Amino acid sequence: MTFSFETAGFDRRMMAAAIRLSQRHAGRTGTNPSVATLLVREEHGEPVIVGRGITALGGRPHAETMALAEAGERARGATAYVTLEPCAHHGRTPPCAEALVEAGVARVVTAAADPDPRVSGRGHAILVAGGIAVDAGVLAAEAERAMAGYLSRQTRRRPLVTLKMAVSADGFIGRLGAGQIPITGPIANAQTHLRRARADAILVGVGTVIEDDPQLTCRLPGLFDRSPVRIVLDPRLKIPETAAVVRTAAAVPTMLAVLGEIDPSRHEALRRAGCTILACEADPESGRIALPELLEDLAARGLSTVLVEGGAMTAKSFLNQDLVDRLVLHLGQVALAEGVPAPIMPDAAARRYRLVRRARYGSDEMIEFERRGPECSVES
Ligand code: AOF
Ligand code: ZN
Repeated sequence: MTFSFETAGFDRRMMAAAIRLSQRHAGRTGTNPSVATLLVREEHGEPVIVGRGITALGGRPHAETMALAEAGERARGATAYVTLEPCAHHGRTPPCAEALVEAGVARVVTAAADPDPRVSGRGHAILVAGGIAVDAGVLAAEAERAMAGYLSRQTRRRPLVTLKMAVSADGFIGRLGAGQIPITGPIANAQTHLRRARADAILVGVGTVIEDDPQLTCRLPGLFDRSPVRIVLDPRLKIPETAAVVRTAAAVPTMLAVLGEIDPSRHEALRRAGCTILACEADPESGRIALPELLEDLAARGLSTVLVEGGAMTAKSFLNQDLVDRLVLHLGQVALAEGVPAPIMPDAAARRYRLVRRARYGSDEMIEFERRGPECSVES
């Protein structure tokens, strides 16, 4: 039994709402993607949302469990809109696909397919075997964008990499020896903190730590508990023990990516301060840290998204090795007259990447690009 409002347009609207809902827990569900479920049924001639669920903080319970709990008996005969194929494996609870069958849900509409080998097709198969009508792939591209980090870790064994840079009106990202120079205003800065909150890790080169001594935490009101892991590319372990990221390493995880033999006493002092030392492979040509291997290591540690925030050398390395999946440019009004040139400018970025979003942040402009891939119509 399905209800009369169900048209392709209605399905898309419900799925778009589910995808938006799923973003609330983005970056806070551990190694799990943040999934959302809406349970909708016809009551008194109207479509009514009888259950809503988002993957819980930390990753469990899953979205379907939460939505079914809210709906109770009203789940019977309802249509479930789920942003990811419901799971087929036993975790702390039985598979979500079985739970949907048990609850008497009539129809399930899903967006993204789940590449997790424990699920991959089995979730849909359980639903069909249980007599449920299944429509898969509704707004798949949009859902895939919303959980791109999870999908990247599952299918490419590396995190999704976003490179974010603030560029002055005359094309500089900072000035050597001048510390942190404000290039963008308070709205852009708040947006950066929101991006940090949604990322699993934030990565900079040691030059940025020495130059700017940033905290690299999320400092938005109400979001203080969301700071991502901090990763510093520091091949020769030059980071000062007085750096803010070292002094706060006990509270916010800090990883130092190093190369080769490291002075044992420094190693020990930094370890005691709470830093994790990641011994990296060297790139055979440049002798620098091999970034693809580092990214693999980070994915194996369960990190799905990495926000690269600088400086120029680090940004260039990621760009040159084609490791940037998303590029975010904050274009400020301030002119610096001299400084470190931006490793990529909007025109070059537009030729290389696909423009997905433009926004005004007060007097600043934000442009977001994505690696070129299949076309995607709706913005997340
Ligand atoms: C769902 N609904 O809300 C999410 C799903 O460690 P576990 O047992 O939680 O399993 C993790 C896997 O569960 C993950 O790789 C993905 O396949 C699925 N995530 N599935 O039905 C959800 N977050
Ligand atoms: Zn599940």
